[in-house]
Amino acid sequence: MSATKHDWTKQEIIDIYNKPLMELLYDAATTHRLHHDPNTVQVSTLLSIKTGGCPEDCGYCPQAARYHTDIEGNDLMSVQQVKAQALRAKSSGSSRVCMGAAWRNVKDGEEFDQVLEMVRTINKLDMEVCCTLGMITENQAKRLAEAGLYAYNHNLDSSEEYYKEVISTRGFEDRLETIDNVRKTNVTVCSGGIIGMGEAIEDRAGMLVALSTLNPQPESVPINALVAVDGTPLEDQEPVSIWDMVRMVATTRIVMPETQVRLSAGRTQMTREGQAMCFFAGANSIFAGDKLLTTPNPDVNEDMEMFKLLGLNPQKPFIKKMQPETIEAKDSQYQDLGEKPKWTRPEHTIERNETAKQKSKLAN
Ligand code: SAM
Ligand code: DTB
Ligand code: SF4
Repeated sequence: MSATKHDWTKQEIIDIYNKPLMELLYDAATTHRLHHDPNTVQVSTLLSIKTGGCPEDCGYCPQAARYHTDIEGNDLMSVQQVKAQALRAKSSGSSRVCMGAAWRNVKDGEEFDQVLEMVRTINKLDMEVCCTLGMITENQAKRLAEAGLYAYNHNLDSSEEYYKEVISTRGFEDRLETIDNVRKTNVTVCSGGIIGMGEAIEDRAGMLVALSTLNPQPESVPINALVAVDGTPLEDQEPVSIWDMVRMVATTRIVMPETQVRLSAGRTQMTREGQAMCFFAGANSIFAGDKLLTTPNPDVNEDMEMFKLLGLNPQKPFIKKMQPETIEAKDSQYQDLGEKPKWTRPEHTIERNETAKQKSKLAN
């Protein structure tokens, strides 16, 4: 097996993305078969453990408090509630639970302690545990690792250039720093992005440069199609075409051969034929459950019917990497440092974010 290439240039990636489709599909499917079983797809269940009320201004996100969207917010769930949902996910064929919180960054204290307990609880159910909690420090990453976290999701979301057109409350470098903090532990990195936000192909390629030149590359890369939610700055974006999704998945597969490429948000807008093409192009993971974090997702039974139709099998947990050990809170070698990290706040003006915020003020 050839060594993974870590010096992809933007032009090389654009050239792959723009290949005649049949060639692109053939190349991606060939790469996929060299590194993965093409009939196995990972099933991960998303769980929004803390919903809405987020202080950030991410232009795509229905959970940003400053926009007027129709979501129901919730405080942090209890460990028991999370355990019950994880058991349900396990019985419906999921091997991983991904817990999402509408936070800018993790703050040391009771709520983080509760999340650590959720991680311990799910790892003891022999499922892979993933969290996406915003920016984290090295000490926080180490505490998550000690609790038994398998993966941390922190998306770059777009190219560094286009990121500035979407978010003004934090910088791209904060995302890279968080990923770097995760890399100081045994926790695997899950990082990807969104297409359909009005970005150019150059931005999609730019994001793939940023991800593929990480060494090691992320163990999983979610590719989300924007779910345009009413009230967000990106509410009027046209749905991304399936051809763009297939090209993005195929290009991701070619430049990151070993990663699990996850077909993420936006599957409700895709036909089974479209999704089959994405699996052929190298996608080998999905988010399952009738809800993503706040928006709809295909029903689990529908997904299992699709798997049957396509001859796909759900991936078993811990086949890529050993199950981490869980250290109990009382035996922890790390402490709550009460850190107050200075994550950046560029605060430049993004017109469409401002407009959505003004509209929200009028609506409230
Ligand atoms: N607050 C944390 C953060 O931003 O890192 C974790 C949760 S956040 C909702 C996780 C990811 O969801 C974002 O990075 C983005 O890629 C994705 N996401 C959010 N809203 C989306 C939308 N409307 N369509 C597609 N993906 C979306
Ligand atoms: C990821 O890349 N996509 C997921 C997960 N990581 C956390 C989230 C998708 C959210 C879609 C919008 C919503 O449901 O709120
Ligand atoms: Fe908050 Fe994350 Fe949504 Fe941004 S993407 S508004 S940080 S929940």
